[in-house]
Amino acid sequence: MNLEQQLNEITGRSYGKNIASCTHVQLYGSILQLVKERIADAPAITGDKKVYYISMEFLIGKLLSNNLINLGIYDELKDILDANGKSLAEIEELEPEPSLGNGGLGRLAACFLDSIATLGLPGDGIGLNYHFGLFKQIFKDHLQNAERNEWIEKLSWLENTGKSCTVMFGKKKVTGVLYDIDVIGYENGVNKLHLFDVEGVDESLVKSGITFDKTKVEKNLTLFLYPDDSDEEGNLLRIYQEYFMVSCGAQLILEETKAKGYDLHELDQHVAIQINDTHPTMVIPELIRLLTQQEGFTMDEAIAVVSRTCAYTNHTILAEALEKWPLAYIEEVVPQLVPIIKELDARVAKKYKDKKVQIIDADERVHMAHIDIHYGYSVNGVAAIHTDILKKSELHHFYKIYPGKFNNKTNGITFRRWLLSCNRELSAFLTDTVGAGYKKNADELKKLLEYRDDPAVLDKIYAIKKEKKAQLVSYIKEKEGIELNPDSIFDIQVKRLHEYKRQQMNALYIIHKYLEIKGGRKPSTPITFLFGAKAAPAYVIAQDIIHLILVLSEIVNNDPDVAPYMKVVMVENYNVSYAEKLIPACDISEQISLASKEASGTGNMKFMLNGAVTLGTSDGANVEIHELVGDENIYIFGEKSDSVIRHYAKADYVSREYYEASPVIREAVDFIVGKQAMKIGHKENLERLYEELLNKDWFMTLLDLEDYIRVKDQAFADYEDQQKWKKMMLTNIAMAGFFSSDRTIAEYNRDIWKL
Ligand code: 26W
Repeated sequence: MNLEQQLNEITGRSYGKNIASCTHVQLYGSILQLVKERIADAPAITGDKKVYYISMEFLIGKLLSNNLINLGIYDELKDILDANGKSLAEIEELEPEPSLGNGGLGRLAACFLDSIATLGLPGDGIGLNYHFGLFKQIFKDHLQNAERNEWIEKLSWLENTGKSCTVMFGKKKVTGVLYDIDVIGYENGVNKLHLFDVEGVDESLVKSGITFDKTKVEKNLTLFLYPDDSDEEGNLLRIYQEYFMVSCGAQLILEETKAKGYDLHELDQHVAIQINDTHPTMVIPELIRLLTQQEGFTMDEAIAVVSRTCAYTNHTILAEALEKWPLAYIEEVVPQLVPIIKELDARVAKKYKDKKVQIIDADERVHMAHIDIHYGYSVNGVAAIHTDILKKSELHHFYKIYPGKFNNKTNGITFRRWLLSCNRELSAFLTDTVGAGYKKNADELKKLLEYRDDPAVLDKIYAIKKEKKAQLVSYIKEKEGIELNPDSIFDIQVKRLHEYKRQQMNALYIIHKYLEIKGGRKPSTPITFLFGAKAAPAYVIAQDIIHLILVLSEIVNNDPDVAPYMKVVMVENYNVSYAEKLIPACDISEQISLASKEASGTGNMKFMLNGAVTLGTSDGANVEIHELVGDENIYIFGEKSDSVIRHYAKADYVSREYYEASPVIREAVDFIVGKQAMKIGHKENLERLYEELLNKDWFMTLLDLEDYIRVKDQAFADYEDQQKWKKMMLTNIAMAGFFSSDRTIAEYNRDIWKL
């Protein structure tokens, strides 16, 4: 059956109609069914050894468009629909977006699954099926409100496998049920994302917003994903979630391995488990528990084989994000793990006297990362500078013990989603220009460099950017009700809201620019400043920063002297789907974290691939972008990581000194609590942020502000030279090949998994 016949057959079967007479909603359901049937026909990826990528987050985004592309039927289907007067783009909009992640870490896991399948490697994801995911963000009165994000519909990618397992929380027994989502590689076979749910989960527990009774674990366990800075009472529930996931996951892994006829004593020959940050760390003691208590292993045997099977990826050096659970909490949730954790701790204590490498510290807290490092065979950072910092400072004591375990795997992004799907125009043009090879071998994008002086190619890249900006303008008009100028410079900062990412520094620049324009210094080309960010509900200052940006947006956009020259927009509920619209339309990519704090960043790579120029600090993967494109094709500013680390060591950064020394800084900071802002915003939020910047500023906003203003102004000035700018765009696209997650996964496989 050809594609059209198959789709007609499905619409007939489901709705008694042909394609032309179906509604878009009916077509969405039918195409979903069609994709499922096609995937069912594709071969499962198999092999002697398999990797399990275990993660509390998989920020997969919508799947329809990507699955069509990976199946190789996108264009054909689009033509069929066009011929029947239907719009695939509109049908794609109907799919709800699952929000099973906070940000980079979860999105990375999703990109990795795509690349693992695309490379034909056997590898499944293991995670949780949160019914409401991360919260949905609503702006009201210039403040963020949180609501549940419903994404599970009757028609969905989730398949109930009918498989279940038992998880004991002490004496309390819960049943885990397994849902699968197929992961189809690009022109390759199929792997699975396994999402566990708790049987008997009760959505009606959620009363208003995202509040619910946190004590009823059997009913609430898989309702929500925890935002990174969760509140105190959420901690226990988070441990319940983590243990539930790893226990279900460990049982699944052991069962699959046994079913293939392998001897569990050789687990490491057939399985690699990649632990995505410390959140799934309990998989180590849980596997040891299962092997010793149910499979007849001695403790020595179990520890040895598990240590050869598990590998750990670190995604942050922020101390507050490194999990240290009070032993008492673990005792309350999973008493059966405590003896194992104590045994692991005792073995370390016997061997190493250094306090810094112990598992249980003097305050009876369990350092999850320390379990991973002692009892895993690989420890990796996610960008060159990040891995260096781990080795040199954060994890130096471990590096001295296990130099061979440490390795770097610079992050990557899947080009299927972040180019082929979100920027079909650019992708088609690249195919015409350098051939289709780059889709599987991203390095071939370098061929584009040969066209550096070709005016036709340069003009076309610029024209495509213009087209993507126009598309975004109409989307934002519809969604946010704000009119933007497609001829303005699009300066974009989208990422989780966190002080270290310094959205507040961007806001201070905006104040500075506003005052400049008020004073008569108008930019030659108007500028549009776009933000997108969710702030963890318990993270007060992050909420205040959102408040400031929303207040600024109101002031600037409604000021007739200024609005023709600049606009400020904070888009509501920034998510993967919004990113797919924003990133292709960006001119200047804001990557302005305090040096040493952003482990890698992956948004930076997505922007670069779509022809944006980075304005950033020497942090995370920005450093590698800089090396690849050279000084002329990036804007780097601010203090370097070494000197930032020195400031922390000496505790010698005093933000007020910067404020007092610079009239420019003073004017911008004072604006936060000035008459204009106070009239629109809330005194409490604005004053708190002002005080924070002056008296604490832990992430050193004022340290880099003047340099930021200088370099950002330079970038805007350079934009005036269109020829120069087009070449920068081209160079960024051409050099982005290194950041394909296919390259990253090939390295994981070569150095760690060895599948
Ligand atoms: C303690 C719970 C918790 C949960 C999530 C703490 C912190 C998180 C973050 C959301 C983790 C995260 O997203 N880290 C990011 O990982 C990306 C992928 O490696 C990196 O590119 C980012 O630099 C890093 O911030």
